[in-house]
Amino acid sequence: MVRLGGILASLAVIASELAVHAAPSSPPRFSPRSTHLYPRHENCTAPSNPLVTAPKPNPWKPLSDTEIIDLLSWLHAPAQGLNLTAYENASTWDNWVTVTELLAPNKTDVLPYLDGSGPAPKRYARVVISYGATENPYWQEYMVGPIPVVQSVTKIEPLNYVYNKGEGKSPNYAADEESQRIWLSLIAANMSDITLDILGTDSTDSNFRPIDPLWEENGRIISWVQFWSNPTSDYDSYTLLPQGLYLKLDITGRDLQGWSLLNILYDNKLYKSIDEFRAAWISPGFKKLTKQVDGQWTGTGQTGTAPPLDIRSPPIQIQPDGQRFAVDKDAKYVEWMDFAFYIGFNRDTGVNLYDIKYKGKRIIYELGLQEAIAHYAGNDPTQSGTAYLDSYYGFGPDVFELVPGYDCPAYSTFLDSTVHENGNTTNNRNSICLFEHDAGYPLQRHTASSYLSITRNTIFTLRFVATIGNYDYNFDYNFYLDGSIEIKVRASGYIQSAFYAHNEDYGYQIHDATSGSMHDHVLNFKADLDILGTKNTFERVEVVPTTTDYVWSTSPRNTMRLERSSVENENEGKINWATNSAAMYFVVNKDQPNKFGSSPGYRIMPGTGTPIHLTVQNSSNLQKAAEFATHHLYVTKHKDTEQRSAAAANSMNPKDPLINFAKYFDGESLLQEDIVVWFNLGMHHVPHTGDLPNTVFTTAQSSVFLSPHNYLLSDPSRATSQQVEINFDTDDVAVSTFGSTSPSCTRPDLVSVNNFFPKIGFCSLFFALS
Ligand SMILES: [Cu+2]
Repeated sequence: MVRLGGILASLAVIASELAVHAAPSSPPRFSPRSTHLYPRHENCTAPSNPLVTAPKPNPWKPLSDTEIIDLLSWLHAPAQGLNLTAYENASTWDNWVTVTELLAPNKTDVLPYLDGSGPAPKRYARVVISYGATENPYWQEYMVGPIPVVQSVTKIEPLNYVYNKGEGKSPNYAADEESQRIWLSLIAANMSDITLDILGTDSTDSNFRPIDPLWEENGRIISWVQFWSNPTSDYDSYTLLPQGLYLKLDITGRDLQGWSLLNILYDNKLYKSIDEFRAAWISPGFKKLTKQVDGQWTGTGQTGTAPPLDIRSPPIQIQPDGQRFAVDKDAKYVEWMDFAFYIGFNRDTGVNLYDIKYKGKRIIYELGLQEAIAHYAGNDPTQSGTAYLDSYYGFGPDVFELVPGYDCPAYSTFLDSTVHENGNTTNNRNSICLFEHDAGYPLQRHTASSYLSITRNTIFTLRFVATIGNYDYNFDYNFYLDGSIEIKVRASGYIQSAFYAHNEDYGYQIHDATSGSMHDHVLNFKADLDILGTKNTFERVEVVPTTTDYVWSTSPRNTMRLERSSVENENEGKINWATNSAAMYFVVNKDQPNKFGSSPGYRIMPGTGTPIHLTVQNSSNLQKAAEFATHHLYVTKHKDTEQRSAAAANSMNPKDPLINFAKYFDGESLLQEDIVVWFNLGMHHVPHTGDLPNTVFTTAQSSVFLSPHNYLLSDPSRATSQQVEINFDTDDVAVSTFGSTSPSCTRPDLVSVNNFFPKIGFCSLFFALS
């Protein structure tokens, strides 16, 4: 009774404190541009944002607009002899510059700079040139530098050293896509009488989606295309409208006279020509399949009756004391609590984090996305032939602006991102958000007979969202007060569906003629951990059942024990998460044992969901282009020549890709070496009716944790003052909040919202809903 009364009394004390800071019952009217929304009192002003200057200029800082302009001018100069045409003036038979961006510096050049008095690494640009003035169009990658351009000093040379194919050169089968589209429309026009009957559309009202990657058959370049209906509304629903007609095309070479229609597939029957298909169509007994028709079912706007009380504003988080982290926006450097890191950004994969330090010591040199696969399957050639490698399309240009209050808390700090490609500068404002948020559950708690101890669980998140065609990938890097880092991916947006006919083994029918098409999402990440130096070991600790005699036991006992081992070399470096989670994996430093003899390290483990590897083995589509997807995680020895697990151009030549990850595993020792971990996130996605109209993030997510393990001598989160201890053993209840202060303001600072959408009236909507 004393105990319960004590707790209630304690809560009353806390409640009375909070009451002082409660929001006013009727908020004052405010101007949308007011800097003091919902003030608690006249002088409610949150502390200003803390300032920080990066300890050293960011060696991964993207090239500036000026550097890009000077670089393009230099590349186009006759002296370079590249025979370039400005992209806006170029035909498919010209050469032009596609990508210009920073070439990530070599680790061996960066470490002496970051850790000592070494010079800043020279900046080089990665330049990709599309060579169209040839019968065999190709892309060639170059390194150009040093940057900024200095005449007679800056040089250009092929960028080969990071590609284990031996050269940064790849065929470009996309060079004549526009000609192929026009040619395809002519084919479709020749069968409009048929398609109007069986699909309800003709060549002008359909779109044609090809397989990806293209196939090579007996030296010929083969594509299958499927008819898809165009949406009848403004909603982006084209991937929900497949029709059951497929064309097999030979698109070898650049002369359309050499292209040919090879087959037509309808209702699982193969025809050799339009004439043969037409003959079947007009013959008695021809079976016409159900057409998929667009409608309200594909729109994402509010429909149906809202649930009870749903119209009321839901809870929102606030940042009552202002920002508790510091950002050097120019250097793209961030400090939160005991963490610090630099941000890099590139065309292929978007955001990368570098030089992540915890308590002043580097734990990760590089952390970032490498590639994202969406591998489909189905009874038809489109689904069977689709295995997207999304870095080909590029995450960087598709990291779009985030909406405060919906994508990220309204009080978030936002950063811009920029990509230079094909003569365009894509500057996506406010496309990366940084914010703290409450986890919604405590980080720690304990109730004892005389006291209660609880710690707030505050997470710091870096978030960006890349919309690659129909899919929206949400990437979170979550930092925790216990020293953990969580890497999380969620998927939403429109599924790529399949036509329903004959597809029962590959998905559920989810609409009149649409099947949810089974597919695997596998997203590969690089985590170059450096624990107390670069020399580390990958350790495995298994929990195993055993039967053991003890000196004190009268008979053998059935129990369990630990089995410790190390991944000795790269031949053992392909690893799966253990069944029943019976193995734990760590990157440790064996040269610096703690006082108990254990090696300090970071554990890598699955978090949300169950990260997967690719189901398909020896994929007919991907061949050697995605060797990073055969297992859950990998360990290799770091090399400057092995920077990524995949290249953007891999999908153009999957049997001989620029980067074949499998070649990284050549038996080198991994014992106390500079090791790199590569891990996969993702999910088996078998869409059901709940994926209409959009997949929701709820279950389409997975994460991995990197977590300190024997790294410190106790839990570092004890250092936070954001905890409470309530002692109720005596009549005098004592509440300690360890010096943490009361909030300065208790309502959200929404001032920045108006600046995000100044032209489209969005802010009025936002304020109405807030
Ligand atoms: Cu999916």
